[in-house]
Amino acid sequence: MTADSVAITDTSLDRDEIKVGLSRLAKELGFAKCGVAVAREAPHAAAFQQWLAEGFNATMSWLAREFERRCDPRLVMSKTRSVIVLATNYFQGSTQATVGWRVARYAWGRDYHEILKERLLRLSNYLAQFGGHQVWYTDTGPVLERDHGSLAGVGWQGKSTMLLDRELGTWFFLSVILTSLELRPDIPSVERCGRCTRCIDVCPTGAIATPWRLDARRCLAFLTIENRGPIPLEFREALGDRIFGCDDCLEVCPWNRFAKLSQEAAFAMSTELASLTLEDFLDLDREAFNRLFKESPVKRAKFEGFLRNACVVAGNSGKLSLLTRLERLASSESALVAEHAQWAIKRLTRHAFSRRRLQIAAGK
Ligand code: B12
Ligand code: SF4
Ligand code: SF4
Repeated sequence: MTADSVAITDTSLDRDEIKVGLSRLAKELGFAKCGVAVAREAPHAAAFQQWLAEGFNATMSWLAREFERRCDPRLVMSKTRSVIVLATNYFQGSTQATVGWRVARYAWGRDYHEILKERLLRLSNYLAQFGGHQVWYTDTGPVLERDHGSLAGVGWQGKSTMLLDRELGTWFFLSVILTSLELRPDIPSVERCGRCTRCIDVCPTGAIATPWRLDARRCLAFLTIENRGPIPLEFREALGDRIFGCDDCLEVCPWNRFAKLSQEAAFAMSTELASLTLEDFLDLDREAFNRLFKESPVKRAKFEGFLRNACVVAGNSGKLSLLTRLERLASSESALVAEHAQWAIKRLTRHAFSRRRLQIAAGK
């Protein structure tokens, strides 16, 4: 009997039976984990408030706007009694087959928002059979997903602030369903970072100010994805070849040695994208960008943001052959792109000049 058929044939199941059906359906739909927490204020609401007060949210003012709602799911939907948290594995293996640029793993393939919303609707319909009222989100709703994820036993929050699981490591998305049904809660996760500080030590910009506190103003994920302005000069070299997002504090996490490959082909990088070069990215026009990233999380950076990032990567590449393209972009009608292209030209030529000086000094 499938969970779908449980829902259709019997509307008088008790809360434990409903939960068994829910977990089974979640598994069928491809979710790697499904946990339940009692709806309550997020345990780290005060830490979140302090984080905002210190300006760690950078220009993401929307995080502060919905402060109360974000901390308490009962203010998002007054009938909320349980918070269901789901994990989706997106791990596609450890090597990225691209040359000269990197995109964070979560954005290799198709946009998870699009893929998961259909599945969340299926789960919500299942709960509706028992009189449940639901709202659901993946990333976009006013919910502190990781705090509730940890309460629901889906994982513990690591010092990098990522939610971690013993079997999935760091490579999973979160989704939440707020429901009016009182389902039996799971046991909250236990923190297992111990004395490890690898994520803090590896961060190229020192963005993890103290354990569990990330300063988005310094984080390359923020600077290359959410940021609509310039990338501060002090972080441009540290950006290296990351054209969208950053995975450094995830990559080093020792719990990833247990990570299993995702069964979801949609999260793999397309051969078309993998075959592209930095030259190709610098040549993109708005139309080509929209076509290439129509179904990808990369579209979040928008065309100017993506070109801005590509210019910084080009400046860090040491490739003088990119100068012609950068010179064209230096007179772009976008002031943002033009300034980053000018920076890249300066960096490339300075780099070439000092390399030549070293060669002359060495008598070559
Ligand atoms: C804003 C945002 C960002 C911002 C800010 C990130 C941040 N750490 O706050 C930026 C743009 C930098 C970002 C980056 C990334 N993000 Co993001 N992001 C979000 C979003 C929309 C909100 C996060 C938020 O509320 N931040 C505010 C801070 C204060 O909350 P918090 O990180 O949960 O922090 C809590 C802890 O600090 C805790 N706390 C404080 N003290 C202590 C002490 C202890 C002992 C403990 C246990 C906890 C604790 O209290 C805080 C409040 O709950 C969520 C989706 C959502 N709605 O939750 C996705 C989300 C967190 N992001 C996600 C991903 C995948 C990423 C990236 C990996 C993408 C990438 N590769 O480039 C990086 C990872 C960077 C990192 N180390 O976090 C996933 C994470 C999944 C997971 N397994 O954890 C989420 C959940 C989206 C999703 N639905 O899957 N992100
Ligand atoms: S995503 Fe990158 S820049 Fe941001 S905290 Fe992690 S390692 Fe640092
Ligand atoms: S790298 Fe270490 S400290 Fe950081 S999240 Fe992973 S286990 Fe925790």
